[in-house]
Amino acid sequence: MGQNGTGPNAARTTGPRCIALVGPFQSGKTTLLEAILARTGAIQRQGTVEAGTAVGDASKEARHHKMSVEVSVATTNFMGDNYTFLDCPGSIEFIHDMRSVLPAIDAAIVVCEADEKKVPQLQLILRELEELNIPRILFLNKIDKADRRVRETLKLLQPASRVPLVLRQIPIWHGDIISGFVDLALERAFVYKEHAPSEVIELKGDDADRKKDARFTMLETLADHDDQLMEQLLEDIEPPRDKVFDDLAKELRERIICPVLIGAATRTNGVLRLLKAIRHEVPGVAEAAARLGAQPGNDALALVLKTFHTAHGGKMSVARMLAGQAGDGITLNTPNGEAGRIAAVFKMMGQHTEKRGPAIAGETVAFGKLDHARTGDTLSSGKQAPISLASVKPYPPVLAIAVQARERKDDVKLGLAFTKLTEEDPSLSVVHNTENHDVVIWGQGEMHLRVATERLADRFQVPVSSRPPTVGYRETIKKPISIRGRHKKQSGGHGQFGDVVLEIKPLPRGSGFKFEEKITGGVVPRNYIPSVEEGVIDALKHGPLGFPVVDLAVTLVDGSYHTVDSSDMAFRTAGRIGIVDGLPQCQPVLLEPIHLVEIVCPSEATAKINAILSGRRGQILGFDTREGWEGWDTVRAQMAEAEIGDLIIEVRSATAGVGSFTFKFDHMAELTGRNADQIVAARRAAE
Ligand SMILES: Nc1nc2c(ncn2[C@@H]2O[C@H](COP(=O)(O)OP(=O)(O)O)[C@@H](O)[C@H]2O)c(=O)[nH]1
Ligand SMILES: [Mg+2]
Repeated sequence: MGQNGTGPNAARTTGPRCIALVGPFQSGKTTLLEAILARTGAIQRQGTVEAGTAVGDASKEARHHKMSVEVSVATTNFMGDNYTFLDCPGSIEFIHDMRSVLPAIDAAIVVCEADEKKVPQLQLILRELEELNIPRILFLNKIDKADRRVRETLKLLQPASRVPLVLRQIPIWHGDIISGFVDLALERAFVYKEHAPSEVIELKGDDADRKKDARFTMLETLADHDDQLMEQLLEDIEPPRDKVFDDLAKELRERIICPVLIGAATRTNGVLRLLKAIRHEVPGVAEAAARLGAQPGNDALALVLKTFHTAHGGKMSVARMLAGQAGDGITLNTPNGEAGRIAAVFKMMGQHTEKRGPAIAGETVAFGKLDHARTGDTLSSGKQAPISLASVKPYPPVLAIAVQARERKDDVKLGLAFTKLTEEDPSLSVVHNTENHDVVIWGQGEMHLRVATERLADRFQVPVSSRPPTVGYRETIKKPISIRGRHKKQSGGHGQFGDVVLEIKPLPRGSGFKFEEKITGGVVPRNYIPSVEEGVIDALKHGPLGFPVVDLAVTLVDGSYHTVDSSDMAFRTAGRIGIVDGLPQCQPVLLEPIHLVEIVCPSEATAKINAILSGRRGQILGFDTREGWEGWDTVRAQMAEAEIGDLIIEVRSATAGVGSFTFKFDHMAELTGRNADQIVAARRAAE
């Protein structure tokens, strides 16, 4: 037994830590959390993702899809210190949940595997950490399946990181499998035991030589930022072990290296060493607070990492305490006012919450019933509202669905559910289209929206049906005409009479609608002219093809009236009749919205993306390297809104899940031929 005896690092930080487990989809983050919880005694038995027994994937949605769809939080204790681990989803569709927790953490464990296809995903995640200056350790997982040298794997992964990946452990091979590892800082060899601490062994022969070389490589990288160490290496002086540990810790904290540890989460291999590295080398809450620019005083200061609603406990705000202490009954303020009083403090273990005492600086807990607190809020118990320490803006959405409550009676409930849904996940947004009354949910991808509708049904008890949202088609005219609109009714006493002559003519694209009048001699009395315009506008809402009519001018040039029977109403009707009768003779034509789309993707996928865009009537405007992103391109194109609808699904599948795009309305373009006929026919059928 015994993996103790890490260098007696005098500078070791004590106190509660908050660590995020991040990394590409399926790399083993949830499994690693499970291993950590088992290893630290927080759970009796290590569950699995497959069996749906993992703490991190305990929610109904996660079990259903066998993947993490939100951050799950678990607090444990290791060698007397409190640690909260945040198991983050790896998929780009759920990345906002990860991004929301990053500002407050002490360090991230980046879990990855030796898989070339996942390098862009790794790069995407590392980029987030790099931007926020978060210390990070790479955990090369699934070492039990390794079929190549770790050094080769590192070469593969290195382009994803802006700082050097520094191998701290090398595997010991036993034939084709890895049976243990050498810790290069500790200078000790271990043989893996399944679900038990590794055993120390003596290093011999070949392995001892490999260790020497690998250690030298590690020290060389460390020496790049340590002149004294460089001198020692040049003079062939063996640096003291403590110095090596100190350098590793210092360069991790300063984010100038990313140390790499190896292991296999499913077997709990390498997990204890990882925990010890965290214990000795990861900075504490004081550094996180300083990084955020917080000036801790005596007041409680916390950052909200996540918000969720429980069936019984109501709203819960997961928060990291950056300073002070917060217990039941304490009032916390957000930067814009009162958040509310803490009803209770909870310790979290996945889906399970347990009431506990006040939270102290460094701890990550859930606060009950902070009604006004939102994810990302800075909370303070001070008299003055705190300054906001972090703000994480969701990525622009890429996919939308129109939804409707399955049952009419749920309409009001649906509105409330939307509020909770978007509060829990701000990367979802709900838009009410006032023109066609669609209620549209915008999100980050297909799975993201699927999970959103599942949550509406399961968590908020409003089953919904969904369909693609309505495309913003318009129509216009190509030919000018002049037409009479006449409304005459003689029924009993008072009749109705309105008579107008309208000139209808096309305007250039983007002009909208213009109404003019050239009435002379009072043939249409002044006071009726606004009613004519109203009637015209009313008729333009629904043109002969079924869509709102734009880019035309209507001029009232002539008409007649009746002293008794004419009225506002009669002239409005006459105006409408003129348009309804006139437009079909003006060569109506369909207009579709064209957007400027900017797609970002790893360069290997650029050719595929171009093909996808061309296949969707896209007009490629050009492509370029993506600024600040080695190995990525940006492709710009003009595309019809109808083709952008589900574009993201193809883009993601062509880019191993990492490609994305933004779009912005550019102009309306005429659409003719079969495509147009189909759209008009579909519209008629729907009416
Ligand atoms: N062979 C092997 N498989 C692993 C290891 N860790 C995780 N897995 C498997 O990889 C898959 C994805 O694991 P999961 O923890 O859900 O990954 P996450 O998406 O990063 O949370 C599951 O089938 C795990 O059983 C490991 O160390 N070795
Ligand atoms: Mg997971």
